[in-house]
Amino acid sequence: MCTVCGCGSGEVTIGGAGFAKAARPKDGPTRGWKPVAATPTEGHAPAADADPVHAGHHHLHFGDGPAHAHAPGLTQPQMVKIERDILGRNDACAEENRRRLAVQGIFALNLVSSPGSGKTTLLVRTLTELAGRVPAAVIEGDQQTEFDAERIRATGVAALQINTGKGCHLDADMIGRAFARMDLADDSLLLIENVGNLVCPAAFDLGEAHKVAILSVTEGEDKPLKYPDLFAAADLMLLNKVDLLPYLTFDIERAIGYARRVNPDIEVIRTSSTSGEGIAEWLAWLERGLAKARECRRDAMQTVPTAGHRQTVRDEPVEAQPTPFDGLRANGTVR
Ligand SMILES: Nc1nc2c(ncn2[C@@H]2O[C@H](COP(=O)(O)OP(=O)(O)OP(=O)(O)O)[C@@H](O)[C@H]2O)c(=O)[nH]1
Ligand SMILES: [Zn+2]
Ligand SMILES: [Zn+2]
Ligand SMILES: [Zn+2]
Repeated sequence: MCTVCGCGSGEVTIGGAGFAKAARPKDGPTRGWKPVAATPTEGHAPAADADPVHAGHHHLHFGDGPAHAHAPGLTQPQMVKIERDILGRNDACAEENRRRLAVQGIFALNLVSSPGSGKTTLLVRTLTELAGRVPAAVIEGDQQTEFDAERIRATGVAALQINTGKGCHLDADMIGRAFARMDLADDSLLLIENVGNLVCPAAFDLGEAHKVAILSVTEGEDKPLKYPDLFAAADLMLLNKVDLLPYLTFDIERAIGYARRVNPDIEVIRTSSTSGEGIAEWLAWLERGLAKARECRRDAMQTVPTAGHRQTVRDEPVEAQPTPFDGLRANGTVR
C-alpha cells in the first residue's frame, strides 16, 4: 500500500481549500512520511528482513516480506509499523464517519477503479435516473482538477471535489472534513468517487457501506488477479462498458471467475452507461441499500438510551438524539 508511494501528505484541497494533513519531514526516510524511530535491529536486520525479495531467474517479487511491499532505505519492520500507524488512525476516522452516516440513515458507497473505467459517467447516469426520487450527494476524488465535480453538478446534484495532490487515494479524514462542508440529507445516497487507482484505495476504509469496484471490459479480464486487494475489498463489481464487447476479445466469464477467486462473495452486475444495459439492476441494488440504511436509522431511533439501560420504544415516534455532528452543518446543499 502507501508505505511505498508515500502519498497523501501536504497537498490535499477540499472544495478548493487546502489543509496540511501531516508535517512533512525534511529528512525523512521517504517523501511524505514521519521519520521512523531507529529500532535496535537497524543495521542488523533479521534474516527475514535482509532479503524479503523472492527471486527467480525471471522473476523478482518485492511483496514477499511481512510488509508485502518495498521501499528503498526502509526495513520490513519499519514499513509494517508505518502501515499499522496510518491504517489505525484511518480506521478510527472511518468508524466516526460510519457512525455519523448511520445516525442520518445515509447509504454511502466508495467507488474504486482504475482511471477511465467510467465512474463519473456512471454516476451522472445514475443521478439522472434517480432525480426527484432519492436525495443524493457526491464526493469526487482526483489528484487535480474539478472536472468530475462539475460534471456531477450539471445534473443538479451537489458535489464536493477533493484534490489529493500527489496522493493516490482518499482517506477517512478527508471524508470527515468533507462532511463538515456538506449538508447531507437524512436517508440520502452518498456516492464517493475515489481517485482512479487499482492499488491504494483498497486499503483505506472511508466509513462507507460498500466498496464498489468498476472494471471496464477494455482493461482486460486479468485485473482481479493482478490487483487482488481491490477486488477482495469490494462487495460489488460492476463490469462496465459492456456495449464494447462486440469489438473486444474480453472473456466476461473468465473476468468474473478471477474476481470470485479473490472474493467468492463478490456480486457482479454488467453495466453500460452508453447502452443502459444493467442500469436497472444497479439502481435496484442501490434501492435495497438505501432501504436498509433507512431501516437501521429507524431501529436506532427506537432504541433510546436511558441512565442505566437501553429502553426500546415501539409505538411512539421518537425524536432523533442530538449528535456531536449537529453543529457541523454548514454550506453546501443537497436536493
Ligand atoms: N463505450 C462506453 N464508453 C464509456 C462508458 N462509460 C464511460 N465511457 C467513456 O469512458 C471514458 C472515461 O469515462 P469517465 O466516466 O470519465 O471515467 P472515470 O472512471 O470517471 O475516470 P477518472 O475519474 O479519470 O478515473 C469517457 O470517454 C467516457 O465517455 C460506457 O459504458 N461505454
Ligand atoms: Zn499509492
Ligand atoms: Zn471520474
Ligand atoms: Zn495512495
